[in-house]
Amino acid sequence: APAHHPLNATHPLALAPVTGPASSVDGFVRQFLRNLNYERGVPLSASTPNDRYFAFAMTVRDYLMARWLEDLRRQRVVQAKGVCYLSAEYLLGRQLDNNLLASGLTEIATEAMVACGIDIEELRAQEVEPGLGNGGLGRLAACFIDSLATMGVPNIGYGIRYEYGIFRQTFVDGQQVEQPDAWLTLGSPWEFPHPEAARRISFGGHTETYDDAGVTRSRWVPGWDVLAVPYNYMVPGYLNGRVNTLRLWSAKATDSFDLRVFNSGDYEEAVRAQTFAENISKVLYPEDSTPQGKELRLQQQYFFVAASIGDFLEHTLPADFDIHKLPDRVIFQLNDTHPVIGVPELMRVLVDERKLEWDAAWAITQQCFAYTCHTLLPEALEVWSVDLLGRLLPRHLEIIYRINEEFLEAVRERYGDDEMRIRNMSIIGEFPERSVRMAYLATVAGAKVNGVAELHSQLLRDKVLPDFNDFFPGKFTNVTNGITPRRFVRLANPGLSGLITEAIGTGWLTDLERLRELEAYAEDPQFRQAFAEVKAANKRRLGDVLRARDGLEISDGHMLDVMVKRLHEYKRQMLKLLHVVTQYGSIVSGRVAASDVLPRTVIFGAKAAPGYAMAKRIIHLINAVGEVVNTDPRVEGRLKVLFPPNYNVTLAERLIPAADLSEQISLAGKEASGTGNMKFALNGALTIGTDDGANVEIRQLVGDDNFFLFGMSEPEVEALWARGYKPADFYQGDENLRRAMDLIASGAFSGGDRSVFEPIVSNLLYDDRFMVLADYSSYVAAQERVDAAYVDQDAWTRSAILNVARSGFFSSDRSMRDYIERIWHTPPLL
Ligand code: B1N
Repeated sequence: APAHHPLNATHPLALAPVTGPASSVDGFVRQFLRNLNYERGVPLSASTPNDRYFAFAMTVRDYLMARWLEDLRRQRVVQAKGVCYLSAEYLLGRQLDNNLLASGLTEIATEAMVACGIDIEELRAQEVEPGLGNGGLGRLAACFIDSLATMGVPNIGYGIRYEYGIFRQTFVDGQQVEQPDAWLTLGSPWEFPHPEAARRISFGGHTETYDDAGVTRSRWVPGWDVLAVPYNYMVPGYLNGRVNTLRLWSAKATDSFDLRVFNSGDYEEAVRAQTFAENISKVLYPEDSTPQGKELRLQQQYFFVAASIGDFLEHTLPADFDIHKLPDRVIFQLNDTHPVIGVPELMRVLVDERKLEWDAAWAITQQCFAYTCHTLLPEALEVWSVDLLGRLLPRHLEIIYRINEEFLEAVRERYGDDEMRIRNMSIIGEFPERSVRMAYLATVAGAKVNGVAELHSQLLRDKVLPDFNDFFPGKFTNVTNGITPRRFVRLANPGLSGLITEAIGTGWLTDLERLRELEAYAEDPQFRQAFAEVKAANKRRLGDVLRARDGLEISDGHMLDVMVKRLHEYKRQMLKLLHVVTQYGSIVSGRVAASDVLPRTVIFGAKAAPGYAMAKRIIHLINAVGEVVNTDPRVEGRLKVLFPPNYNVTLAERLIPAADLSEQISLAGKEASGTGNMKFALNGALTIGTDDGANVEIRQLVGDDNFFLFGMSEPEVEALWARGYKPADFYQGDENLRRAMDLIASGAFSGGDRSVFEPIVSNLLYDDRFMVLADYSSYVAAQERVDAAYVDQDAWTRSAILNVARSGFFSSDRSMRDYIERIWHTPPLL
């Protein structure tokens, strides 16, 4: 046993982890019943579906357990360099099927349930997905840890175990109403709490200097603290016997709060204090791209980052580890600026606690962090007011000031007293209030800084942080995002997966570029027919889900036109809606016969941040348009708008494989990457999209013939801004656009009330920050090309197959390889 585990087992069975249950149907049944009886404490005859789900999940766990223990042991022995992925969000989706797939147990487990007379679908339906993220950024983290486990790379994912994940969206009269996501009400069979490993995390107080054997040092005298309790989750690799760890922290009051009860006798006050502490991990901030600068959010950030760094240094590293060698053992990857407070935290630990010289500590820190930026929107670049940060983390603020001083000194040395440059590069901004620019801090501290698609990385380097690129040549790089093909192809689209495997054999699931071999099959009529049948079956499957879930119907023979992503003005759901209104308007005005319209069902899925009024109004308008269009007999059912509420990972897994057309229509230069775009292409949808984010790379790979490009390019957007953008000119200049806007303004979708959607109309006419009107005519023209192309079903299917065949690049395994080779230098542990 390692030094910090002084157990001296003498029983021969205790020397190695006890092996798991037998890999057979009987073995599974036995273990399942054991879990049901001995862990849940219920007999099969009296069990609820939830009991059976728990026992089933625990059985899958049992098979993975020996491998998990073995990986933990091996990582302790080998002490290889690993990745600590620091992310405030992990949008995991359901775990059951993923863990069955990874462990190769799907068939055995299915047969075992049949043998027990249990409906496995009923068990699947019990699982509440952990929605511990907002959208792409959180889902990316989940894909990355899946890929690392599958590649056998040592990794711990660190994050927050929010008690409430992303809200559950409901519609009341077409408007979004948020409900709390109490995902833990019935417990979770996938988590392993470790209260004994809780860490104390401090906040507030003040700093003081003291004399340490002749050296004047600073120290932090905190004002209050909370406990961070780790919950571990298995992250199994795909059929490789490896299991990594995801460690999420939950806040618990320390006994200093209890002590306060005792001393003051003020029971109510003490309970309030406890609630205050435990609030830290209570709820995920439901904001995608627009952080609000709330104190609790900074508390969350420091809470999980301090716990994670402390955990790694004290728990994962051996007790006698030489801290100077830290860069040989770990890279802390910062998933956006949310964990950047980890930079001054590591400095504090090294300087104040481990008593390293500042310069030595800084040299280590600069090698141990790397930073991924996920946005370009100026309002999304996180800043913390010095006032707030100084109150919550006074020592960290001092450290940030010193980092900044030394950095600006070096800038002066290089460029002289160029005050403009210095002000622009300072980690401390002065307007509108003195604040810490977290992206600058991350850039100064990080060994590497990367964007998430080629275009984004280029704009980040040349437009957002050009001074930093000049000062730190070679620091900036690109790693294009990716998605895990295990969840988003194999699990979500078993029909397509079967077809692919039949054609090109297995192996593509861990080497996605092999999908290239499908190109030849695009020319095979039989394969095209089989592919089209899979798509049709996926549509029926989606139909079943939408009927059961929301009472929605999708009509046979319709093209499925899907736009699913967070509701944000830059993503331009309004552009899609203007196209719908245009089509509707031309039918009801008689300009186009309904029978001449290509039958389409447009599906939206989108949550709006609860405080984002315009986004919520757009949701209301989508629902209002759907209500009118879907019930107007003149449409003859040829155009439908569906908006299932509460779009989440579970629904995405049904929607994406059924889609014909993927809407990726952000204003060029605004969508950092997008990852939904990749999921659609890999499931054989064709994209209508702008030259933005990873769309650029998708189009380059699949080819212009298999992609519907429209809209201004990023330089064209810049040029239009420079000329002066007047959206009303576009309104005046395009009859179709005028009609669509006027129809909305007329109250046609609000029972004649012109005021309801007036703010949307006037925003588009007089402001239109995201140039919806400027791109409208190009978008409608591209949709006409879509209509024309869809008529030739066989040619469409050929294009769809080519999309699949040429999108292997977008595997998150490839993203991980890029990070490993260019940033982390953490080879697989073989
Ligand atoms: O990250 C994804 C990208 O594919 C998307 O283009 C990008 O919009 C998304 C604050 C964010 N950027 N910033 C966020 C999320 C939560 C939050 O509180 C910002 N999400 C993205 C993956 O790279």
